[in-house]
Amino acid sequence: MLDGWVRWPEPLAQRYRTEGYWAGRPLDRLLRDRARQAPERIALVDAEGNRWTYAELDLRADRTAAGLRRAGIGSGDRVVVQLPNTDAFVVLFFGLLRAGAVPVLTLPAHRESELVHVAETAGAIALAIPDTLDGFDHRPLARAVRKAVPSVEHVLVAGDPAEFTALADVDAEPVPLPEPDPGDVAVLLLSGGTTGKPKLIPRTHDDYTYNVRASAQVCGLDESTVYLVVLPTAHNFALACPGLLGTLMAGGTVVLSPTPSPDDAFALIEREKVTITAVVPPIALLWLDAVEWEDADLSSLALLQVGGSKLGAEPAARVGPALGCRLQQVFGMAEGLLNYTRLNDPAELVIGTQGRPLSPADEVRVVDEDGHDVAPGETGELLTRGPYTLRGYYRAAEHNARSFTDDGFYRTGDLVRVLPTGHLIVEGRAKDQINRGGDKISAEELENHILAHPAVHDAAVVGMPDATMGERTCAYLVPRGQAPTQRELAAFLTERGVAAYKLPDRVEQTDAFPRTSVGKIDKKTLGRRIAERLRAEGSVGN
Ligand code: OOB
Repeated sequence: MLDGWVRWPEPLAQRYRTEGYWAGRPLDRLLRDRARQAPERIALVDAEGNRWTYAELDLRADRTAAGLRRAGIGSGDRVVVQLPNTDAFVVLFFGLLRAGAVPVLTLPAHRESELVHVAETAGAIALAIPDTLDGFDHRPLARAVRKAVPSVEHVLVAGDPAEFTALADVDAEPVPLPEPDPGDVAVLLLSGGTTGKPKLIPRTHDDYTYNVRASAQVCGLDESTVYLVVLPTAHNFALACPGLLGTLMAGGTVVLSPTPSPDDAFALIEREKVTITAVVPPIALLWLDAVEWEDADLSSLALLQVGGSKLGAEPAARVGPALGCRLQQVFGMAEGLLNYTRLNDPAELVIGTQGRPLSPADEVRVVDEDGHDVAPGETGELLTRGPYTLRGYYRAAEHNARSFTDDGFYRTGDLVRVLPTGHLIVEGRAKDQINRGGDKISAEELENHILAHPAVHDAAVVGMPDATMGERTCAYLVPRGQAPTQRELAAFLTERGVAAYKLPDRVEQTDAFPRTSVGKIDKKTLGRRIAERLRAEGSVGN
């Protein structure tokens, strides 16, 4: 059991239980139930074509849980999981849940800066990594994390463990284990972040199970579903919206793609007769182009979910004709609230909106800068609370005071307007974050890293428009002497252990920043300035 997180107030929790949103069951049950009902069905397929039935997956999870317990990893222990889209992720995820431990999910792209912070904040006792991935050796990274975060006792490695423990050896005869309280935290997800450091999002067994169940229902998943995991499994979208967990809950088959490239993904769609997958807009654009030259048979694909950043209406309209499937827009967040266009929505809503809230119990408000509700249809900041939206980040009291209203609404930082149908259109952002094709970059976090550079006096990070990614990252610098170039700055940040997707795409120099009337850096002006410059250079395609 975990402390340091904010529970729902009891009357509300009571309501979610009596109204059936919270079923009072541990998250791992979704696998156990299916393994009992249909043990011989195929649950999981990897890129190489290895297959695991529900019974096999269930047994591996039990053996891993027993192995974890034997290693001293158990109830309430946090384990940072950084694994690619492989069976090792799925087995360890369920093994941890069954051992009573809490997976803390990080992206394979994260590096020392992110992992140290996450492990420290979580008070993690273990870290799970691949040996190498895409030419990067994760074992030296694990050594650095262990050195910086002494609570990390164990390093579990998928593949060659060097001096650490091989995940394959985390294995023992299954033992009966106590069931977690469904009201407790099942998993900690990483937030996109708007402050200096990423935050951890507690998701309970009850709330996440509901998230998965309701999402599977909205997407019409059943035993015939074949879901392709294209985005990292650690991402809420691919994991639970309805993702790999929703597919297992429905008794379908999960197929793991190592990358989102059309080469890998299209071949798997054809080979496994994939029916549904989820991507971010830049991947959707890439796929729309790739169908022109790839001759794979995609006819099994019935639904393409697109979310993570805004999909333009033009590519949205091309999805159906080009890929021969339905489109579903998903506007979601690891913090909770999910909006989906529905399978029976008319085309204009599917193409022109980001969907409507998943749950009848989702409460949504749209407010102005003073926190007052705007008139219906006007644009304002989206606030939300509900049966699967967090009430506070883990161990972040100070940040929580700003991120939530007194009555528990989460301030999403997204600017939206609501149509009479209840569908939302995302109009922009009130948070200091760059959404680089679905990858979220906290401006403040990146600025803090840049400010450590000896030749930087001051720094301001803003988004700049980009035809493929939606936005890319521009760092405005007030130099001290000779400013670093984009490449020099990227090398410096990489050396500091910053993930590659956060590296600024462009560096601009200035003598001084424009300021708002209260003396803050005027990022709106900087954003306009770089957008104008790109237009003048003719380098923005839209
Ligand atoms: C998903 O989750 P996160 O936690 O990486 O990012 C959440 C933020 C939202 O607050 C919003 O700013 C942006 O990403 N966003 C979108 C969007 N979907 C997410 N902005 C515009 N249009 C969309 N369709 O990104 C996420 C989690 C679950 C499902 C889907 C996406």
